[in-house]
Amino acid sequence: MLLFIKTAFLLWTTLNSISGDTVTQTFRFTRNILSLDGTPKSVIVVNNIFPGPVIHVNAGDTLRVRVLNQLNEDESLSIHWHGISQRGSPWFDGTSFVTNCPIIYGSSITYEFLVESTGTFWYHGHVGATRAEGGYGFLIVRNNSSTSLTDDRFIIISDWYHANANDISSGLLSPKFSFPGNGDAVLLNGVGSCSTTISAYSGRDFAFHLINTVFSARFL
Ligand SMILES: [Cu+2]
Repeated sequence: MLLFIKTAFLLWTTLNSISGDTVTQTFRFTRNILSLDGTPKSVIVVNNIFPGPVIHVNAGDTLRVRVLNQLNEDESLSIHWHGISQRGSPWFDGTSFVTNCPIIYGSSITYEFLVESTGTFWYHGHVGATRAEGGYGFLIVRNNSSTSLTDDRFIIISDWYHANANDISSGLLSPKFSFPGNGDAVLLNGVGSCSTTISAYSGRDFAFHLINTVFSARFL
């Protein structure tokens, strides 16, 4: 049975690779102490930046991302590709304990899947409350023909918690149920103040990509 599934997947990816390119990335997930809203906190960064790198692909491409878990020693990781249909590759959906096991500390998984639809998508951690501590970024999918028609502008709106992710998820899972509330700050592109500037000018078309990474706040 396993052989059949693997063969079917190989056939699927082979057929799709005829029409698109393969875009390859390596993402190293680590932690840094950052003061995003003025309070120091351990933040999940991707290749040392937060928010993580923007991925650009065309519809019909295959995206191949090697994800390395270099977080804390007791911390597992799984990356969900938000909005991607994963037809033919459900085991790369990244929803831990549903479609796949998470990546244990010190190891890696290479996600590989066909990107079918154009649009603004994103990736994020999908173990416990990982997403409340960063580790996310844009996944932009275009038509081949629209590649250079516009300049991109990116806006990520996030709620931000001074509590750590373990405490948040144990509160949510405990019989007493502790809701983390609206968080301690709102971040725009990873900055917790009103000083974030999005620039544009006349004579050019801009594509504004907006994602809401909110973990539990109700005001977004
Ligand atoms: Cu998601």
